[in-house]
Amino acid sequence: MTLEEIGQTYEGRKLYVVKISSGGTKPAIFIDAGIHAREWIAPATALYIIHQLLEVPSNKRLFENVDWYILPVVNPDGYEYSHKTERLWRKNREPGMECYGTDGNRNYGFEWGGKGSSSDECSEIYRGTHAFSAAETAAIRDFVLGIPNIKLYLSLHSYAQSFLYPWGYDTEYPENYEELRVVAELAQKAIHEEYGTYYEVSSGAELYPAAGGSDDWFYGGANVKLSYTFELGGDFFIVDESEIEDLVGEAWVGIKAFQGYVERKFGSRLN
Ligand code: 0X9
Ligand code: ZN
Repeated sequence: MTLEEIGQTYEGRKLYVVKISSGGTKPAIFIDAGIHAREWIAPATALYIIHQLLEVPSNKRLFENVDWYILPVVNPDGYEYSHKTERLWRKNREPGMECYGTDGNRNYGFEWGGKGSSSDECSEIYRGTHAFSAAETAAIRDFVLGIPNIKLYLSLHSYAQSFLYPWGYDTEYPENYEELRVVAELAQKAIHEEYGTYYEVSSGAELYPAAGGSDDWFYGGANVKLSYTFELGGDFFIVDESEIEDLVGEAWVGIKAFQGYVERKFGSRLN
């Protein structure tokens, strides 16, 4: 396990990626969480994934052939603000002329500025002044473009209980959309079998069109052909303590299914 500092937030907090690898360069899985401040179950899930990989010996095999990059909190400025001041804060904390915050998930540079994003800085879905204007998304872009071996991207959110694949900007489908569906259905099925909960599989835009999302940019801008927004469960952004274990547990079951697919498809080959 190594920690890599990939940049800083608007308020100067460091952004850390946890890399878990058995050495060499293998097909990689990149997971991030917490781009939306109030979705606290997402960073919790990222920590649970790290815990499972590092502390449960039987899970060692999960990083024999695959490298993992995990960024547990994309938006720590907003996360902190949602703890101290406003529980339901969503955006980052970069001030504008009138209001605070850019929605990182409208700030990525693929079809930036399109449907479901706003030019009003007071909006919850404010897209920023230009693509990658936010320090946090720019740091991720620069880091990701330096790792050519990412095969799967998962962005953890809550609470739609679904796997969303590209495109998110509009109701069109990318070239490998059948593969995108089939792989998400593996995770869906694994969770359903073990927990009985049903995660929907659809394109992002079928939930609602929203341009400038990370999933679309990883697919279209970084050429990661397996790219998903993983909307975790829960009835709301605020999750009762008693539900946390099941929510992170079912996410982990889904993530193991994704890992299995990456391993079967690529072995330890990079393409
Ligand atoms: O709207 C979002 O950013 C995501 N839902 S959330 O409730 N967590 O805010 C969904 C994003 C799906 N992907 C794209 N539309 N690109
Ligand atoms: Zn979200």
